[in-house]
Amino acid sequence: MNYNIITRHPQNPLLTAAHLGHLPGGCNSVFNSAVFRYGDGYKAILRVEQRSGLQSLRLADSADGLTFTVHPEFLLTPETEEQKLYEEAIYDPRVTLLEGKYYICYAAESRFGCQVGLAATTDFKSFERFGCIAETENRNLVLFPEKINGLYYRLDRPFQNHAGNIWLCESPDLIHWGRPRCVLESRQFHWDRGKIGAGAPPIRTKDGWLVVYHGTTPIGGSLLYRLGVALLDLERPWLVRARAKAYLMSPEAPYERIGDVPNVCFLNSAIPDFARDELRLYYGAADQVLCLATCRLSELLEFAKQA
Ligand code: BMA
Repeated sequence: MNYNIITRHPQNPLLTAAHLGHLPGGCNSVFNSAVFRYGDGYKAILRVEQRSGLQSLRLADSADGLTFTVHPEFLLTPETEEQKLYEEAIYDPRVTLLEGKYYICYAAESRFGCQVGLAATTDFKSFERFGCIAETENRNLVLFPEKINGLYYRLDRPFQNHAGNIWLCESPDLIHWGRPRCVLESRQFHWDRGKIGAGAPPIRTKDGWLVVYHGTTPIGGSLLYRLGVALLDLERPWLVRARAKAYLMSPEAPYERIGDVPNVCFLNSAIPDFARDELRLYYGAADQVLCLATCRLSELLEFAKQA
């Protein structure tokens, strides 16, 4: 069994504070960002922590998914009274292309705790905002890219009693959600024995919905953030078809080991290229910089099945 199926991109880190320092608010760090295909190229919604400590989202364009042109404007800043109340700090975006619209899910923090906000767009100029679609405490919400048997599905991570597992919910309209079912539990004694959370939106493959998630290992008084992989049933996504026992990726490179929060690999997007048998994994490293790793999709599917 080959445990080393991930290749870190030689241009890592792709984005650092130095690239964004000239923008309004300055930049302390740029990490945990959603990168996705748009036309012939890529777009990204970046998580930027400003010099003030405030979180912001910024849009970026890229032809190759490696070098980015960042727009100076803030994205989805709170405007209405309700947004100001519930979406004071927004971060960790995930983007799903669903029925021709780009849906952006993001952690929304307020004095009440952390919820998840939802917005949709086609042009990244005007946005339809749905407000928060999960109660506190919830994070790491990703939408499936298509309806399954007439319903929308999401994975999320409610957090209670110091535990956090990955749950599945369904909805007729993306606003009203119910029928919560726990699909992936943290595993005692394993690398993902702490809280876990979905990373990228699930990807349809021949073997099931591919879910790359982060799992934590409480160690030495802090948390080590690693990446793992599982497959959910295509028709009944509450059934786990496979889940790798070993982690897929663990902080190893200096930029993953050293930063504002050391020893963190935190994934927000995975972009498949089935023709080239390649998956791009975009992840934040050490809560400081944005990075890319790649692997062969076929190898990843086999890896997922290694019990
Ligand atoms: C989690 C989230 C992530 C962050 C991680 C490591 O709880 O807040 O945004 O990358 O912690 O600090």
